[in-house]
Amino acid sequence: MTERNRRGAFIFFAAVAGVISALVFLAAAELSALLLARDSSPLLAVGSFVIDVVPQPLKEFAISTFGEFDKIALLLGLGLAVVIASAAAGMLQLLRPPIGVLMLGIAGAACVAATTTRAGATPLAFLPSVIGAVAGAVVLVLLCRRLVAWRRAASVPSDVVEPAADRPGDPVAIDRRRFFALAGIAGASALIAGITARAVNAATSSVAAIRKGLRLPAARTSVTIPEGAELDIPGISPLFTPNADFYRVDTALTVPTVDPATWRLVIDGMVDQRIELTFDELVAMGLDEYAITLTCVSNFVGGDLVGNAMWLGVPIRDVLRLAGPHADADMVLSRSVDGYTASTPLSALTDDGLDAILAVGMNGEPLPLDHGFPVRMVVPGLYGYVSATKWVTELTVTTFEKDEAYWTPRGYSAEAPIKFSSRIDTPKIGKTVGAGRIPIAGVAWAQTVGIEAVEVRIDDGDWQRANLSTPINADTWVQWVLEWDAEPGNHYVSVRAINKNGDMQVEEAAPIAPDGSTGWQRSLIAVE
Ligand SMILES: Nc1nc2c(c(=O)[nH]1)N[C@H]1C(S)=C(S)[C@@H](COP(=O)(O)O)O[C@H]1N2
Ligand SMILES: [Mo]
Repeated sequence: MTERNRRGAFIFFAAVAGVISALVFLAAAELSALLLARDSSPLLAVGSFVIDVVPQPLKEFAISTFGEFDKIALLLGLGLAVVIASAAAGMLQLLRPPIGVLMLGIAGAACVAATTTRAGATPLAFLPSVIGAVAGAVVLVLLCRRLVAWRRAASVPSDVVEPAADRPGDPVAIDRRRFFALAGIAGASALIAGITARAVNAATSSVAAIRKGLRLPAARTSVTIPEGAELDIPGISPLFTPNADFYRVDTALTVPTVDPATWRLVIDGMVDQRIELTFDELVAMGLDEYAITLTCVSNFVGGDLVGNAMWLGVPIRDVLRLAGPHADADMVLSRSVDGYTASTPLSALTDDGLDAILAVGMNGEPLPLDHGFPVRMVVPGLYGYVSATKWVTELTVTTFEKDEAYWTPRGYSAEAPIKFSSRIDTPKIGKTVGAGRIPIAGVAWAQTVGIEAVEVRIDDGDWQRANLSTPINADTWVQWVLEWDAEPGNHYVSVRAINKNGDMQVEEAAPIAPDGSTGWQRSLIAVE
């Protein structure tokens, strides 16, 4: 081996040592988080911090590129950054000690900052990061020490070295072995301990078991599903979106686990008296069924960030009435256990004609953990980000002037009514269909107002009225269908809706920010 090659090899092994130290850092932190401070995993805390600080366009790019996998993409990106930075730390520790150790210290400090500033951080939240940083630094120092010993032995020409009496064999081979033994043991045990700790942490969330055992009282009133409410067409969205298929959008890197036994709802701010409700007290107010279609502001025209569910809940107006909101208030800032906030106009929550609810059930079961267990808000007619706070724990009666919500400084409007829209479900875009009579079908929604008509156009033909399913109410979507004699070739199929006020769906295309997309969906369909 030439001197240059040898130098390069040692620097490479130093990079490996750095990455192994980072693994030890993370594993020690995960393990101590499991034992000492459950929710203080530094990797997840840093990930959540990144979610909160990344610029809006990047967040939109992530959602549009990775969809529901945006969080996995974030974790992979974060992992890559950790590998690069820790490899650099290892090389610097070898070439310019103690810079590598200093870098681990800085990483530890950043993790302490991220874990201790999370909403609901426990007093011991700093500890896993500190333990992790110390463990990582110790391993890095030891590995580099062995690497230096190996390099020193290797740089002495072998013909002048006499095998020492107390160290039989080739000294270079011995020092090399000592380095690889420590690297291998540290790396393997970090991987095993880290992955096990994270898995145990997730699997032993007792809240999942509590949810399974939870029996909600029966609804006092149920929603009548009219005859003809659901069309029987292959490929159309079902009238009610199964929970497993229901879109999920939130800023939570890991799903918050909230025990209903310790859950509290606080109503405070501009009220006559501060109120605190337990889960049992809330449920005892009486549960009723509500069919409401939820829509995300990030839903682009033709997108799937919209779903319909049968909710079980309590009107928010009844809960607010207990506290007595002041007349000069105009907003309710709802807060989640994870610190997320939404700003909802007070009037949307107190209006007798609007079914704004605190939901505890979804499609016949307790709310799924990732849809807000044990309690979330659902408000017909407002995008989710300004109304549908999951894992909700506080309602602060306030004003738009005084307070702002999570998304307001991040490029979204403080108030955001849903823009009514329509979507083609079948035939699927880009799918080739056989010529002949086929249904073009989909859904359309205009929460709080209702859909009057849906119109479909093939290529440059006339707009044709589609058949509608019988609406359940104005807050849920309707299904629509138009039979089409498809002829071979490529065809553009467009759809637009008219609401019960007689307004036409906005034709002009608008992006999702700051307050929701507009435009007519136009799909290219290939017919053979
Ligand atoms: N705690 C919390 N609640 C939240 C959010 C969030 O990020 N955190 N996102 C909101 C947004 S943007 C939408 S569209 C809906 C989505 O609800 P779902 O995930 O049950 O479909 O939840 C809302 N509630
Ligand atoms: Mo959303």
